Amino acid sequence: MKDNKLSDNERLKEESNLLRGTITDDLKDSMTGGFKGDNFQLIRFHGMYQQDDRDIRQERLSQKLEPLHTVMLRVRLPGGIITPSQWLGIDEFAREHTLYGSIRITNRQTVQFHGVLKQDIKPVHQLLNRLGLDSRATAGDVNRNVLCTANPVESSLHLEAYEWAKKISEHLLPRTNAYAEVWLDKEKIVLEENEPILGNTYLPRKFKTAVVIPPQNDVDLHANDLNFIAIGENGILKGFNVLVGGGLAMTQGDTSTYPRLASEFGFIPLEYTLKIAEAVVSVQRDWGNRTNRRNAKTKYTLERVGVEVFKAEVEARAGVKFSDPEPYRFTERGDRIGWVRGIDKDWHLTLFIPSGRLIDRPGLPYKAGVAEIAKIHTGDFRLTANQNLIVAGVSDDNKQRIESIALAYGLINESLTEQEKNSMACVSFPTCPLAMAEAERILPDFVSSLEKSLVRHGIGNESLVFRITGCPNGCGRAMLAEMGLVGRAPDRYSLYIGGNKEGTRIPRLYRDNFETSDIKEIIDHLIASWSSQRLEDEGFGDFVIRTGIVSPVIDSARDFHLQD
Ligand code: SRM
Ligand code: SF4
Repeated sequence: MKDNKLSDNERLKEESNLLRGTITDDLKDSMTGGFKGDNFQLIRFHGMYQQDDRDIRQERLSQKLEPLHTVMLRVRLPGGIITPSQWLGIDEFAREHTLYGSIRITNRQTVQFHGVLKQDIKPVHQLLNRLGLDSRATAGDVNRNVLCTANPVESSLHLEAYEWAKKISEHLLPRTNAYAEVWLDKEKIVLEENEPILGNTYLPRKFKTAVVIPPQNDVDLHANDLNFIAIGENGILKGFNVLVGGGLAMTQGDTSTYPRLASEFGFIPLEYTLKIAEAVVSVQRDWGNRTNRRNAKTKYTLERVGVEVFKAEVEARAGVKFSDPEPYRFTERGDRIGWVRGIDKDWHLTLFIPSGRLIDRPGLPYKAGVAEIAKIHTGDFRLTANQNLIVAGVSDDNKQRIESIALAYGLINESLTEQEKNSMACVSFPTCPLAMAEAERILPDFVSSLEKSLVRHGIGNESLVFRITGCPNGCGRAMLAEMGLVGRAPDRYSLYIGGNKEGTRIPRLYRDNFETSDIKEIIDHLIASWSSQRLEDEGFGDFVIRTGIVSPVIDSARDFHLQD
């Protein structure tokens, strides 16, 4: 008989008093730097994860010391937009009050502080509040930070699309007053509270939403549960194509888990956007698996009930029928590094930030540089889903000054290569508790080795979408790369190949669990074949599929785990 017992996370949500738990008591307990019992999980709904530095874990253990507990805190920034004065506030906090002194731009267009000690947690929430920011719903079983294509102030659709990303984020936020009470010392509301959209036990699992403006797929829509593809007419947004059920994670050794592309539901006029968002969330809330968290995401619900059944229920709840999808095409995912002039005649400077890590290293004071720009910038900043930063809305008058600062602080780097621009890694060691192998810290080494292979085989002018993720959870989105590495153990990776440049195909396992040095050799052979046998302008991912080096993943539920 199947075990229908609810997962323990369901119990803790149920008993949490709408996310309050006993976090306030835990904060007063100075005997430990960590959070106890259910609070360890509950703080996630408030945008924080308990961590410790894995580089020094053993050393502390051998000294019989508790791990150095800190939290990582993730800010809510729909569409990744932040003002210069907000930036200066978070910059100062990172410098003065975190163990690492860094700000990490994430691939979901927001920032993380790593290494916040217990006594600084409440102050950071109060600071965010003063800045007009918060960290609500950036983690936990809720709708996370809503993405929006960052690049084009070149497109008239961008402003409207961004406004929708913000509205969707607000509409799907938890309604509980817990955040204000626990962190901002607001009075407890005595009125009957409930969660009309998310439900009082919240969603079965994390939920991700993106708004994307073709031809850019910079947000990597297929990583998301719910996607709105902006469809314009004469430069005005008229509605969205809706895609549901994307996601990239898998669990090692469990073939019931797999990355999956989102399914096309169809087009809806603009006025139904929030109704559709709410309906998709509520169907997943009611139908998602609450007994097994590994199979709890929307992608598995769709596979279990069938795409058409899920879609019909969304239509019934939203009171609107999807029409046929409107035509659209994606051509790129990367950020256009450097200056572009927008249709508004303002200038926009996209800065390449290696793995989104803003920190001041000797000779590379990136974090200080962005703060210097913030002091004179009159537009805003936009964080991209490729972990970069756009200085947006620069007037002719300010352009030269901003460029001078960016050059002085190494933020404009003339020797930046196409391969560096097309590569990404997740955080991984030392802060991520789930990391199996290095990612962010080893990316430069892998990229340099890949570049040497490209040059060795006579195609030094080429590049491919290359990504590393430190474990099968897939945060580095290797499962949408032309070539992706998934960490298996220290110094060991699995190699996946065959995604495409646009991010609409999942790569297939090519070599499982090899040492770094072997992986580099295997990559070199693949690059040699690509160089000698490719068709004109054929990308690496398309090449390995056409020549049968791997077969394409067509329906991941059925064929992702099949061996070639
Ligand atoms: Fe992620 C968990 C970092 C994007 C799938 N992710 C984690 C945690 C919080 C580890 C943990 O649970 O304790 C990592 C914290 C590391 C650290 O020290 O900072 C972490 N994920 C990240 C970030 C920072 C990676 C980055 O380098 O940018 C990204 C933060 C995004 C944000 O601002 O919200 C991040 N994570 C992703 C993505 C990519 C995306 O969403 O576009 C994915 C794959 C897409 C998807 O969800 O399918 C992703 N993260 C996961 C999973 C697997 C979820 C699942 O379906 O099973 C976990 C583990 C979990 O949830 O149990 C996870
Ligand atoms: Fe951590 Fe794994 Fe996510 Fe990388 S992929 S940040 S190692 S959970």
